[in-house]
Order: sequence, then structure tokens, then C-alpha cells
Amino acid sequence: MLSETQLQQFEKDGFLCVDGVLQESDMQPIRQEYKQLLDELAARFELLDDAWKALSFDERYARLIQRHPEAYEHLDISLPMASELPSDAGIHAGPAVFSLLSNPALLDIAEQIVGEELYSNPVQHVRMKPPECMLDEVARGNSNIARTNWHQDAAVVLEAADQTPILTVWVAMTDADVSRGCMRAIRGSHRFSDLAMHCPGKTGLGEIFIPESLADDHKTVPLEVKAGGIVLLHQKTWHGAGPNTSLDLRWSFDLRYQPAGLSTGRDFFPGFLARSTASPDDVLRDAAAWKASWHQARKEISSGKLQAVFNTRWQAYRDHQLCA
Ligand SMILES: O=C(O)CCC(=O)C(=O)O
Repeated sequence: MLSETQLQQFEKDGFLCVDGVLQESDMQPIRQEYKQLLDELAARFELLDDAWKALSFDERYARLIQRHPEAYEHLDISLPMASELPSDAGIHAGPAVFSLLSNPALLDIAEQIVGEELYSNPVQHVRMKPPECMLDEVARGNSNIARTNWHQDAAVVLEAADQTPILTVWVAMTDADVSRGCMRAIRGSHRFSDLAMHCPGKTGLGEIFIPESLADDHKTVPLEVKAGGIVLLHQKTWHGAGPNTSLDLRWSFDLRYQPAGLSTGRDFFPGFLARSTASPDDVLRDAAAWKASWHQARKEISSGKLQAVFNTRWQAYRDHQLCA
């Protein structure tokens, strides 16, 4: 649980780093699930040879993503941000990830900020960033595997969620310091008046960004935490992440929670009730049902029954001089 001082710090700064929230026993099943997933992907992409077997987890991931950056979608915990989805689009919705989303230590903290009716917002990702020197120019433009441009999370969801208080809970699976490309933020930026101007992504719908020149006017704070620590972010806090200049993997999950009953800003993707005092029987406790909900969304989006729309509000700035 957060102390009163920590809660006030979060209010004031728009971010809070908290070490020691998850135990090794919380993280071990996720490491195990991803280890198995990497082997499955190695088989799919024909990398499963004797050399593969001799590699560590970090080395296996680096080899896979270097040769097949497109494999990333099978590791992510959301469907790809694309309006046209193939019926077999990749997503990882395994039971260990569902346990993380429902982890009592994370929910206790989220409840202190969001309230008792906690809904898991489906804007969620895994970020697995190998040393950036291993990546080519194209991969370096992908914030899931390399640096993350300045942005506000409120700008990443549709306008329908402008009034929804969405809390980002960023979970470190490895230590995250400056050399590994930890997040960085601008203190108090959640209290700047309007949403900042964001440019449409150059390399993908998810890559909208606040022009560097606007962020350059402010002092930035590195959000360093150890593995098992978390970073809380207000939805309007300006933040991003530097490159991983170390020789180690930088691995994190960004999860989001909000009060139940409000738009998530991506209502075509499935969220779920994670904790509730008013309707405890409606809390989702079944990992298989969660996975099925993502598969159902994929079916409906790929068949055209459901429309998936991302970040349309920033298209108007495509030719803006600051977006060049
Ligand atoms: O982990 C990162 O590099 C970026 C995460 C992020 O931008 C977020 O959680 O909103």
C-alpha cells in the first residue's frame, strides 16, 4: 500500500516510482510463460537449432527479434494497433499475464488512486527491449522494442475516454535504470492545461509523439526502479523512455486501471472488472475467459463486425512543421 506521503507525491509530480511491489514468486510464472513462448516462436520462425538451445533467455529474445521483428506481436498482451486485422493476428494472453493483471499488490495500489471499482483497461503492452545496438533503423522506431517518444497516455486513447481517469501501472520485470532505457518524465506536466500537440506516428499507429523541441523546454526526471518495482503515471504526464544502451534486456509491462463503467478509449478491445466492492461476483477470475475475450475481439475486428480505430485525432498534424 502507498503511504499518505507517496500519494501526495504522485498528486504533485504526476508519477511515482515504488520499489519492491512484486515478489520473485509473482514474476517467476511470467518468466516461465515467456520462456516457453520464445521456444514456440523459435519453432515457428525456424530458429530452434542447437545454437538456440545454448542461449540464455535474453540472447534468445535478441536473436528472435533481430531476425524477425514481426514476431513481437505474438509476445504483446494486446492485439496489434491496426484497423485491418488478419484473423490470426498475434497476441499473448497467457494465464501468468492474467495473474499479473489481477495481482493483489498491484490492485491494492491502483485502488488507492482509482477507487474500489477497478476495471482493467485493455491499453496494455509488454515492452522487451534488447540492447539498442542490436537493432536496425526500422526496429529503433518501434517503442515496444526500442526507445519511446515523448507522449501523454491520454493522447493515445480515443476522445471518448477524455474524462476517464486512467492510471498507468508500469511493472519492471528487469531493473530499469538510465543505461537500460528506463522511462523518463516531466515533473508536474499532468497539470499543464491542455493535452500537448502530438504528431501522428511515422512508423506505426501507436507511435504518436510530442515533438522533441517541446519537451526540450523542460527538465526531465529518470524513473528508475528495480525488477519487481512499479512506476505509476497520471494519464496526462509527459513521458517517454531513452534507448537501452546497456548489454542487457529491458523488460516491462504497462498496465492500466480505471473506474468501471467508463469508456476505456479502446472500447473495441476487451477489459475486465478486476476488483469490485459493489459487484464482487462480476470480477473476472478466469484466465481462459480473458483469453477468449481477446480472441473474440480479433474475430469481430478481422471480419469487419467491429471497427478498430486508433489515434485519429492527431492526423490533422501530419504536415505540421514540428512533426517533420
Ligand atoms: O516502457 C516504455 O518504454 C514506455 C511505456 C509507456 O510509454 C507507457 O506505459 O505509457
